[in-house]
Amino acid sequence: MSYVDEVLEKVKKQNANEPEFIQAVDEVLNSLRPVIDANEELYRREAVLERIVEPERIIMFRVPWVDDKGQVQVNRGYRVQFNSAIGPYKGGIRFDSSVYLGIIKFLGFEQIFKNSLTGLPIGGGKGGSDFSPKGKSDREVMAFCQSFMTELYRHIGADTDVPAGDMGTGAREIGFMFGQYKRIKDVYEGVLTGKGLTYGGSLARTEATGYGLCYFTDEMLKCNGKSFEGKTVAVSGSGNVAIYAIQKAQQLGAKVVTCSDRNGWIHDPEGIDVDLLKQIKEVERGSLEDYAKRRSSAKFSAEKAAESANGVWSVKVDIALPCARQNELNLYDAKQLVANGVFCVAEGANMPTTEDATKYLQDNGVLFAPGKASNAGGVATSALEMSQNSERLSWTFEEVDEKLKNIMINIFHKADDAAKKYGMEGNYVAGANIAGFEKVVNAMLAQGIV
Ligand code: NDP
Ligand code: 2IT
Repeated sequence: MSYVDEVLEKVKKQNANEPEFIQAVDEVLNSLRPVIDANEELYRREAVLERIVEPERIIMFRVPWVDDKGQVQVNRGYRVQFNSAIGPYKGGIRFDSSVYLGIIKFLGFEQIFKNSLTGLPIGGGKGGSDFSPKGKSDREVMAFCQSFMTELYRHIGADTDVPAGDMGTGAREIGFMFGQYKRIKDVYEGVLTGKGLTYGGSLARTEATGYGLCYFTDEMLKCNGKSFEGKTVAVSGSGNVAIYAIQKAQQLGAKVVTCSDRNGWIHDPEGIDVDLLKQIKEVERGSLEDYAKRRSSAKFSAEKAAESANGVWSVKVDIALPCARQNELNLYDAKQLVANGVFCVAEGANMPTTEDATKYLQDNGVLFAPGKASNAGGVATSALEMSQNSERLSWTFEEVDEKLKNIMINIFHKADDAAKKYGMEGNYVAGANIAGFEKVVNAMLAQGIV
C-alpha cells in the first residue's frame, strides 16, 4: 500500500467521528501524491505525514457564563495548536452552535498550508466554541467572551499563538477577548488580530479576506485571458468575507446578483447594494429579508441551503464565490453552475465545495481556486497586523492593501508554478497544497523530531 493510502486509512480509523477533518486530510493528501511518491523513503522514515495530521496540542475547556435571566450556561471551548514549524500558531476562532472538535481540526489543518502560502512566518491553529452569538445581548456575548479568555489566556501570546476572528467572531467579540486578556496578563501585546483601529488593529483587516479573494481571482482570470469586467457573480453568505468580496468584485467591474444567510437568499438582478447590505448585516445584525423589503429590485427566498441544493447556485452567472461555510456547494450545485455556463469558482469560505463537486468543476474546465489559497488574504493581513504591533507603528490603508494585493498575486503564482512543476497545469488545488506543504515539511525536517 502506498504511504499516502496507509496514512489516510489510519486517519479515517482514528478520527471516525470527525467527517470534516477526514475530508480536509483526504483532499490534501490525495493531491500531494506526486510529491510524496518522489520522496517516499525519507518521508516514511521521518513519519512526515503522521506528524502533519496530528495536532501538536489540543486544548478543550469548560466555558461557564451567566445569561440575562440569571441562568448559568455552559459551553465547550477549543484551541487546536496544529503546527508551529514556520511560526507561532495563527488562525481564527469560530463561535457557532455547529462547532465541535472535528470542525476545529479541519480548519486548523487547512490553516497550516494556507499560512505557509502567505510567505509570512505563521504556523497553523484554530479555535472556537459551540456558543452562538446569534440572538444574544451584548452583555451575554461579553460574559461568554470573558469566560472563554479566562481559560484561553494561559495558552496564547504574541509569540506563541495569535487567534483572530472567524464565523460568528467579529470586532465585538475580539474586543471583549482582548480586554480580558490584557486585564488578566497585564501585558499590552498583539495577542489577537482583527482588533479595533483604536487599540492596535490594522487598517484593511476587515476588508482583507473578501478583497484578497478578488485579487487572487482577478490574477487567475487574467492569466487565463479573462477578467471580472462586465461579468455576473453569485456570492453566498453575507458576513465578513462575503460583504467585502461583493464590494471588491463590483469595484473590479462585475455585477454581484446574489448573497445568502441562515434564513434564505436574495437575488438582486440590479446588483447588490453594498451600503444597504452592510447596514443590515453589520449594524443591525438583521436578516436578508430586511434587505429585500428595502430594495425593490431584490427578491428574497426563505428557502435555506439544504443538503441537496443551495438556491444561490441556481442563478445563471459567470463566476461563483462561495463565502459562507463548509460543504455549501455540492455536486448538484456544481452541475447547475456548469449547465448555466459558469467559468470560475473561487472559494472565500473554508472548504465550501465538496470533493466531488470540486472534481466535477475541474473536469468541466471551470477555473477553480481553493480556499486555502484564495481566502488567505485575511490571515495574511493578520500577520501584517502582528508586524505593525511589534514595531508599534501602523500603516495606511493603501500600504496594507497594496501588500495584500501583492501577497495574493504571489500565492496564485506559487500554486500555478507548483501545479506546472508536477505536470498538473491549471490544477490550483494540487498546486496550492504542494506549495504550502513543501515549505512546512522542509522546516519540520530541519527541526528534527519534535
Ligand atoms: P461571518 O460569521 O461573518 O459570516 C458567515 C455567513 O455565513 C453569514 O452570512 C451567515 O449567515 C452564513 N451562514 C453561516 N452558517 C450558515 C448556515 N448553516 N447556512 C446558511 N448560511 C450560513 O463569517 P465570515 O464571513 O468571517 O466567514 C465565512 C467563511 O469564511 C467561513 O468558512 C470562514 O471560516 C471563512 N474565512 C473567514 C476569514 C475571515 O477573515 N473572517 C478568513 C478566511 C476564511 P447569518 O448572516 O444569518 O449569520
Ligand atoms: O480562516 C481563516 O484564515 C481566518 N479565519 C482568519 C485567521 C486569522 O488569523 O486572521
